[in-house]
Amino acid sequence: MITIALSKGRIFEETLPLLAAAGITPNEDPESSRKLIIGTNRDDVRLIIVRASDVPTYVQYGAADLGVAGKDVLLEHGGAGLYQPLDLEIAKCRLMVAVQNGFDYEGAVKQGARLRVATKYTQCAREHFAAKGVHVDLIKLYGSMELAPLVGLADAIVDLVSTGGTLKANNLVAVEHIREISSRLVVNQAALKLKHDRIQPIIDTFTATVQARQ
Ligand code: PRT
Ligand code: MG
Repeated sequence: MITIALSKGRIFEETLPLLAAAGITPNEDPESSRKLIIGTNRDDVRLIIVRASDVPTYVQYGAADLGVAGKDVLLEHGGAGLYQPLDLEIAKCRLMVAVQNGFDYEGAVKQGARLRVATKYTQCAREHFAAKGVHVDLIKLYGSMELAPLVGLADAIVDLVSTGGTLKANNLVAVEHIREISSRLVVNQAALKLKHDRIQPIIDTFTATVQARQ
């Protein structure tokens, strides 16, 4: 059995065409089904539906052989035990620093002020501000980072931005680009060796499909 870990929403939707190219069709839609294990048209392939940030953990421990995870999630996880053979170029966005409209971020940085930064991405944020020599107090949040500057919890946030609509709706502006983010195929290193004959063709088909799109 080959087990593939995916999260609901954009990752599932954008992985579907890649699975289809590899001849894999889920038997159910995770958006409407409450099942966490979803069979496919192939007897030897199943999908498990987990939180986006839990995908690397399932693959690391071999509970899933393969998975799809955002680079943001992989950077926070650290990537131990994971082989990352392919950038799928899906679920693209940017990791950015944002502040409330009117907050003088550049000025605060120039003055050497200590900034309070709220984020789910504490590893990436720590590295980013350390490289810039900016002193920060990081405040770990699990979601809705956009709220933090509006209620005085933080001076700035580090969050993912795709359309920019969420920042705009909350009177925030992006002031710094940290990195581009897309989702990667992750593979359990031991499974790749033990189930090579079944996993490698999936990697190869995904690779060819992604390349054909460029
Ligand atoms: O939602 P949940 O808490 O379960 O987990 P999650 O947010 O990690 O999962 P999900 O499915 O929302 O995101 C999965 C992956 O998609 C992330 O790990 C990213 O790699 C990628 N991705 C791409 C995004 C976005 N675009 C994105 N826009 N993840 C989150 N967002 C959020 C962002 O955090 C912000 O709140 O959408 C909002 C901004 O969107 P715009 O379009 O208004 O700019
Ligand atoms: Mg989300």
